[in-house]
Amino acid sequence: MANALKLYGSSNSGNCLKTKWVADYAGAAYEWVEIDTFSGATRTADFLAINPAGQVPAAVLPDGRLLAQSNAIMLHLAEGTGLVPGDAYERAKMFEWLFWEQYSHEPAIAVRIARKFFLGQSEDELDPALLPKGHAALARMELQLKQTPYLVGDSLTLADVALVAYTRVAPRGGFDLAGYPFVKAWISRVEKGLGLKSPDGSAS
Ligand SMILES: N[C@@H](CCC(=O)N[C@@H](CS)C(=O)NCC(=O)O)C(=O)O
Repeated sequence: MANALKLYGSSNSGNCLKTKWVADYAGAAYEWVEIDTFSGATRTADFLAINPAGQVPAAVLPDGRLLAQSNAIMLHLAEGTGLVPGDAYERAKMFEWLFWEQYSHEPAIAVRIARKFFLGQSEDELDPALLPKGHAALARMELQLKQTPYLVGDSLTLADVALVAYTRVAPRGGFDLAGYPFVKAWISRVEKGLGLKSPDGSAS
């Protein structure tokens, strides 16, 4: 595909899938370039020439400019989709969740998923702080979702896209979602809104 948007990502990574889901939602034309993060493919000279940070997701825009960081890529792709609230307060609330996701949710839940599910590590090999940190994040979401159907009020926003990515597969990291009924109902709602199938073992 000449001069198409290129999305470099791993189908095993929620951070990468976020960008794919928003591109699909927006109806964007793009080429998905699969990168195996567990084999060192993000650290090759060729990949570092694309993204010097050595991480996926990475987007190369049709004019050649690079954009990294899942939430920044989502924001770019979501222009005009309605996934970013027009109201200034609601937009800031969406950002509140996006920043929180990267600091308080992903570092616990995604890390346990990667270590347990993909690398097969045992509980003994994992940082014991990750389990309570992940549960605290799920409890924080449950509290909000008892009050509103989406994380920011009544509409699907990028906050939901970012947070559903690892929450829907949290059981792979040893997080039982049974204690979070509002989170479970929200996962179904967001999957429906994005047109996603339930995870089948290939995505995290
Ligand atoms: N904060 C970044 C995190 C990106 C990240 O951790 N990417 C992982 C995959 S989920 C990666 O590229 N790992 C391979 C590596 O660090 O070499 C984002 O949201 O995009």
